[in-house]
Amino acid sequence: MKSTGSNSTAKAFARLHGVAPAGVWSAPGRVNLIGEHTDYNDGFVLPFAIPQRTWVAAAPREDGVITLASVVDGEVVTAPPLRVGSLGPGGVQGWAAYPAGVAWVLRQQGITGGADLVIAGDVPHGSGLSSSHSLEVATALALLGLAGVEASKSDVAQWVQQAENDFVGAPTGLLDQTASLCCTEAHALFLDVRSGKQEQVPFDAARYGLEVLVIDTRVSHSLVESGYAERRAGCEEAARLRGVAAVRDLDTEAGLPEELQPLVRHVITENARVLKTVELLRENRYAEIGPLLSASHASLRDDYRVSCVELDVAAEAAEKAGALGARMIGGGFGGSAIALVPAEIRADVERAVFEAFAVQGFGPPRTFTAVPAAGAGRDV
Ligand code: GAF
Repeated sequence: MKSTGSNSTAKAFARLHGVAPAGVWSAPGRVNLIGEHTDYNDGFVLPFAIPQRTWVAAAPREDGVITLASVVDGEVVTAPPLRVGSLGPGGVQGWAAYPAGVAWVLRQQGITGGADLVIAGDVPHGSGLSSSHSLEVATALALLGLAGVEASKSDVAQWVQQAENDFVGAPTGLLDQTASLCCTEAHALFLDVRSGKQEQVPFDAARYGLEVLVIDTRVSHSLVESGYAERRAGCEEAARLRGVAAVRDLDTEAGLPEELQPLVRHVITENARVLKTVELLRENRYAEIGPLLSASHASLRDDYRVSCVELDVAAEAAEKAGALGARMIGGGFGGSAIALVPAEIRADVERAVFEAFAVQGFGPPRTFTAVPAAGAGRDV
C-alpha cells in the first residue's frame, strides 16, 4: 500500500543515504473506543486504527550497526548509532529508545543484522494515540522484513511489549501494539487479551450519522513517569490477595483493602462495558454506546483516577454541547479524549470544547474525526 507518507519517507532515506531503501514499513496509531486499563488485567479492549501512521524506510548494513534518523517538520534528526549487542535497558533515552528497545528484543530472537532506518510519521506525540507503539511496530516489521523473517502478529506484539516493559521501562499491556498490528479498515478490533481471541467488528459511525471526534488536550503524558505503574501494581496486588490470575477473574471488589477497591471496580465495570458496546455495535445500535463511553470516563476519573482536569473539561464540554458520550482514551494523565457526536452538530461540539478550554485558560486542543484505518504492514 503506497502512500504519500511512505513515498516521502523513502525519498528522505535516499537523500540521507544516497540509495533507495530496501523497503518501507508503516504502522498506525489507535483510538481505543472502550476498554481502558483492562489489557494488563487479562480483560477486553475495542480499539480501531487511525489514519495517522509512522513510516520506517530501511536498508540492511553489513557492520551490525543500526542508524536512526527521524524526519520532523522536514528536518532530519539523527540519534547516535546503536551497537545493539552492547545495549542494555535504560541505555538509550528519548525517541530513539523505542526503536533501540525493539532491536534489543529482536536480537534475543536471533535477528542481529545492522540497518539504516529513516523514520517519519504523523501520529501526534504524547497524545494517547499510541505514537510510540506505532514507531515500535513499524521498526519491528522493518527489521524482521530486512532479515527475511516471517513472524506471527502475536509474537511481534509480545516482542514490542517486551521492548516497552524491559527496555523503555513502561509497564504497558498489549492493547496498543495489537491494535496497530491487527486492526483493519472500517472495523474496531474486539480483543480478549487473555485468550488472544479477536473479532473484527464493523464500525462505520458515519453510516449512522455519527462521528468519533478526537480531542487531543495537548497535555503530554508519559507512561514511564505517570501513575500507570502504580495502578498496574495495585491490580496485581488485588489479584494476588484474592488468589486469582488477574482482576479479570473477580466479580466484586468487596473484601479487598479499601485503596484497591476502586481499581478493581473500574476493571470489572469496564470489561462489562466493552462487552455491552460490542453487542450494541453488532446490532448497529451506535447511538446507544454513548452512555457507555461516558460511564467509562466517570469510572476512569473517579475510581481509577487516571484522568486530569483537561480531559474532564473536554468530555464535559462535548457532552453539554450534545455529544452522545465522551471519554478519555489511553493511559490517561493527559493525552486525548473522544466524543461520539451527531455529524450535524460536530462544529458546535468542537466550538464548545475550544471555548471551555479558553475559559479555563488552557491552550487550544487539537481535534479531528477518527475513521477506522488499516493496520501495520509493508508499504513498498
Ligand atoms: C496505554 C498502554 F500502553 C496500554 O497497554 C493500555 O494499558 C492503556 O494505556 C490503557 O488502557 O496506552
